[in-house]
Amino acid sequence: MNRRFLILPVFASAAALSSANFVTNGNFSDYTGSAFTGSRMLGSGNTDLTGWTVGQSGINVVDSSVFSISAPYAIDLEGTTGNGSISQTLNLPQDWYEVSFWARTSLHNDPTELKVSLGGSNGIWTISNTLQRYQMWLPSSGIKTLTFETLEKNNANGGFYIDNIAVTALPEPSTMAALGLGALAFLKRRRK
Ligand SMILES: [Ca+2]
Repeated sequence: MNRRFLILPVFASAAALSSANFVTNGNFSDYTGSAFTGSRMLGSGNTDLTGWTVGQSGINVVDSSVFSISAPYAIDLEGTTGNGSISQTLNLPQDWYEVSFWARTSLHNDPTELKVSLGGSNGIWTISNTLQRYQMWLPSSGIKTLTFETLEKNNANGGFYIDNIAVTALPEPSTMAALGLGALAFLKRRRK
């Protein structure tokens, strides 16, 4: 449980201060592949979800009959053939960002690990079967790759659904200090 770090009440306040999403097609609504009902596998290298490139063993795109926070589509990051990943390149003009997304496991009683990377920074969550919004803060700037990947092993039918991925800029540290949040110092300690 302690690996689901950096989930702090201050995030709601920080998110309200800056809402521009640097992620292209973070809600997976722009899907250019073949029509389907339920779910469809997208193999490694697939780009049917505009902005995203599929990696590892592939993912499944799913429709609202299976899961979505924002209709009509979401993804199962550990689809038909096991561990999968999605990534895209972001151009980030400043230093600190909030990465957020909605997720839950696709089968009950099967917690699954998710690794999120932004450039050289990353965090790992254990995704539960309770649908919730996950958030973390990561330092980054410049041209960086955002990657979501499952760490689950030997569990092709496990996995989890994800939707509404967002990367938003955080206020500058001086602004954060003025607001009395102090969370950046907390983050730096935890990353050692
Ligand atoms: Ca969606």
